[in-house]
Amino acid sequence: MNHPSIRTVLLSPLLALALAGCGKQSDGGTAASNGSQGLKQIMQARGLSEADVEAALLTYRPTGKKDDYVIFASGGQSGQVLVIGVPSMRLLKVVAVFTPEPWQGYGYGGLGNKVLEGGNQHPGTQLTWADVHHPNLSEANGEYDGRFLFVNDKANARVAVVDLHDFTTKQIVPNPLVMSDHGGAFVTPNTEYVVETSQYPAPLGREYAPLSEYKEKYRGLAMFWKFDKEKGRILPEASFGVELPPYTQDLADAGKGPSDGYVFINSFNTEMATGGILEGNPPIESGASQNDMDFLHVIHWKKAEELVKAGRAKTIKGVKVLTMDVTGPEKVLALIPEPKSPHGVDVTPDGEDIVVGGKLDTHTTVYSFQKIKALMEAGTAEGKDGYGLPILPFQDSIRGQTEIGLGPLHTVYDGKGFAYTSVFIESVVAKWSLKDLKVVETLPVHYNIGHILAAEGDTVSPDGNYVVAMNKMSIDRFANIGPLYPQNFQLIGIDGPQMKLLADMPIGIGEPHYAQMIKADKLKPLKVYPMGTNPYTNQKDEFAVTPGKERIERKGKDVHVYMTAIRSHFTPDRIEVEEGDRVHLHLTSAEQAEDQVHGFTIDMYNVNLSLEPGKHENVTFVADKPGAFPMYCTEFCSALHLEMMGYLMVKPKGAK
Ligand code: K7E
Ligand code: CUA
Repeated sequence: MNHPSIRTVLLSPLLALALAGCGKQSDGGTAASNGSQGLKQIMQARGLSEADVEAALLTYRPTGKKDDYVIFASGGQSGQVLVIGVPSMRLLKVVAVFTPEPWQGYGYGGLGNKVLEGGNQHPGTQLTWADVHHPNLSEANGEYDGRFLFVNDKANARVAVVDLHDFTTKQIVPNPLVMSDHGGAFVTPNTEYVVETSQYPAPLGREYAPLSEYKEKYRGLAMFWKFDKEKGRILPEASFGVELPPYTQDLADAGKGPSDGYVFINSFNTEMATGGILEGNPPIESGASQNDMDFLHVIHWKKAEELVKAGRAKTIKGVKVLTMDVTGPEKVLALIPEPKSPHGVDVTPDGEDIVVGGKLDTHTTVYSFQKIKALMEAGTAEGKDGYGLPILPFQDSIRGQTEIGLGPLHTVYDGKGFAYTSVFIESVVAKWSLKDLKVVETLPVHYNIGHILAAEGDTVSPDGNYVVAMNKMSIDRFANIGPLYPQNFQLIGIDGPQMKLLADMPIGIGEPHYAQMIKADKLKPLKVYPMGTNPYTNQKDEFAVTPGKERIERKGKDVHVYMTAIRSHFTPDRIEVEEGDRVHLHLTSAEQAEDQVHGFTIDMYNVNLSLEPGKHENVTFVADKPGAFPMYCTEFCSALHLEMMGYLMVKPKGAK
């Protein structure tokens, strides 16, 4: 589990030995000194320090050697998720989530289209991108179980479910109540719920109301999406929402251990500024930064769940919502002051503390769950906000504050008593002690760190060997590739007495926000599908084709093609239809060998599929363009790959 510490211990003498030339070794001395001479020369020629070489050795994976950890990182505007190996920081996969992805044949006529269509906020309007912020792994007893990944789309208020048994997106759930989300997709410790909280307030249910009615009509929302682990799906009908004031909620985290049953959400515009620069108002950025304190929102979700069951919710756009006239008096929702326009809220591994990153305040504030719980249960409040919600006294809710520096954002933990906070403006990682709330070390990063992640960091038992700084800027780190620069992930070793910067990884596909890192051996994905599997149901498809039973059936204008793919042909390889016919292609990969993938495309028809071994796909399209259309395999699957083709013949109307 802690190989890195073992490696560090072993490595330094090893390296010293190598660098010293090993002259005194009695046996094997010649080989060793030859090796060290070579190493010294390489170091000199490349201008590498001893620390560089150590970092290289700690992260290098020779061919065939696998990584210890896997990161699931937000792909930002790409709408996808990046899968990265640690410590090598090699990109392993880009999982198609909200955005059509050609290599995986996702969104080009096949079954993946249904998943994408299910995620449309307005029927008929195809959303083709997302602003992915926070991937979160499913948990059992507060530990990652390696089964599912949940991802939110800030721009279109959606949550997606990725099944890690084949790394495929199975479901996208549009939130019908809000316009944008941010605090999500966090899970409760047994993945009972996937939590999605709104960002920019708007009338719930997305009705129109003028900005002059912001206080009265605009709202925030915490959505509790019920997750069924056996089905692997969110159950919208068993889910519920909790109405929030229009305070621009930001990040959220679920309690664990003693605080299991609670969710914590912070906010940054309790001023309720709505801009209006041309109308003579201050811009939102300054309007929203007037108050010294905003509000940490505390939701007792287990109690909320009971109130929903007891029929206390109101139905808005088909969703059960607990409104503030219920949640305030029932002690389900309380507010606590928090300084000042904070950003991250992160529950400690033991579930006792909640750390809020000050952003415009130089501290992290450490709230004590036991204090909050006692105040909530006793109904102790220093007052009420404009919506009748109790405001708990700040000083009585906290354990203390840590002076961090300029722009503290997010905090992760090592499970050994230390917290690591990303400090945006100072561009450092600050390591501090949870016990005495003092910074013990800072490490500069390059540059302007946003999120930070740790190995098994959101669990009840972080591994304490790696953190990754997710930097917003790379400035001078990589080759100049034009004015849109890559982001920069920096791997940091935290198993020694001091933090060590080990590796940089440019990210050139979007702006990642958050990521999680899981032990690689917890992931147990399939190597091949059982033959005829529809990946979106995980069942044998009703149209699955058995080799030898390939055929073409015509029913009026509908032409059903039952096809198989195996090295190196499609059967049938000729499809003859009339212009205007509807073609239903049922295509099964008859392969069962590992990593034997075929692709399938029909030129000019925008049909493009990926056929992993055993996978089944259904495509329906109207043959509305006459011509002789090659259809071919797009993966170099064998020496006869180029020959793996056929024709779709579309006879023009009226032709003989
Ligand atoms: Cu970019 Cu978590 Cu959306 Cu901070 S958020 S950086
Ligand atoms: Cu099958 Cu190329």
